[in-house]
Amino acid sequence: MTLATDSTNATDALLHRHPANPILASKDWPYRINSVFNAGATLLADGSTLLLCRIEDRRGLSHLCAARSVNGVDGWKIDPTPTLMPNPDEYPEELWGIEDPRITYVPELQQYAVAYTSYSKGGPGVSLALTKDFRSFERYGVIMSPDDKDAALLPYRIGGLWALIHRPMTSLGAHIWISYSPDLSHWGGHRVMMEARKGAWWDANKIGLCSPPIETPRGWLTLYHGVRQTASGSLYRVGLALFDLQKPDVCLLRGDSWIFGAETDYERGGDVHDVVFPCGHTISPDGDTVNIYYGAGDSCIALAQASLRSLLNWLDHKGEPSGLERNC
Ligand code: BMA
Repeated sequence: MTLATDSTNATDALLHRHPANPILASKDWPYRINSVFNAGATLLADGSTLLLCRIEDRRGLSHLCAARSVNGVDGWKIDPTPTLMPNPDEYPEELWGIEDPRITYVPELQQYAVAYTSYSKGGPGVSLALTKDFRSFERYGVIMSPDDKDAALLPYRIGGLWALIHRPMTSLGAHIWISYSPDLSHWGGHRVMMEARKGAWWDANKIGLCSPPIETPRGWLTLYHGVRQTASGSLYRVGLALFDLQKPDVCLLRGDSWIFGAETDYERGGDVHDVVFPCGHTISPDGDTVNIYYGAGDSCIALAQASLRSLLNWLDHKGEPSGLERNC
C-alpha cells in the first residue's frame, strides 16, 4: 500500500477558485427561481462560453436555461425564459424535471449532444438531445433506463460506435460504466470503466462522471465525483483519472486523493451542504487552462481553473492503474 502523505497544500492546489465566485446565482436570473447549479459548458463558434444551467424552480422541479458570456466569467446573457423544459406529455420520463446536463460537441454531426438526467416515477434516467444552437433541440428520449445518471457522450465514434459514459445503480454498486451504440438510440456493449472504492475511501460506494472527459495525447483525462456518506450527510468531492483513448474502459491512472472539495461558504452552505459538482468545462485558447464550472451547495455556479499539464503531472505522481476494485 502506498503511503498517503500528501505534500500538496493550499498554495499548490491543482484547482484555483475564481475571485468572482460564485459567478451565477438565483438573484441573477431574469425570472423567479429557487436555485441555479450543475451546468454543462461549451465554447461556441465565436469563442464565447455557453453554460446550460440546471434551474430548480419553486416547486422543486428542474429545467435547463442557457447563459452566454464573452469571457466565461461575467457579463452573462441569460435566456429570458427556460431554454429546455421537461416535456412529460411526450417524454413521461421527464415528469419530475430534467437535471445536470453534460455537453459534447460532435464534429461528425456538427451538433452539440446534451446528455441529461430525466427524473420520473421510475427514478433518474439518462436522456439525450442534439442541438445546433441551444434554441431548438432534437430529443432522443431516455437512452439509459432508471436508475442511471451522470452521463456524457464521447465526441467521436470509437471502432465505429458512439460511446456514452454513465452511472447506473446496480446490485454491484454505483460505478462508472461505458456503453456503445451505432445510432445514439440503441445501446449495448456495456462495460464497467471504474468502480467506486470501498470502506473509508473518499470515493467509496458511489462515484460518477463530472464533465465530459478531456481528450489529451495521453488519454481521456476525466474528472469524477466521489461521495462519502457521513453521519451528517454526503460529502461530494472531485477526483481525477485517465483512460485509454481507443479503449476508454481501460483505466490507465487513477488518483488516490480528491483534488477538489467543499471549502468556501458557498460550497459548504446552500440547499445541500458540502457539495462541489462540476458538469462542464472549457479549455482556454492557451490550450492548457481548464475552466471547470461547478454547482456549489446545489445553490449557485462557481468557476475553478486548472492547468492540464499540472493535472496530468499530478496523476503521474499520485495515480495508479486502479479502475477496478481488484487493483484498489
Ligand atoms: C446528486 C445529483 C446532483 C446533486 C448532488 C448533491 O445525486 O442529484 O444533481 O447536485 O446529488 O445533492
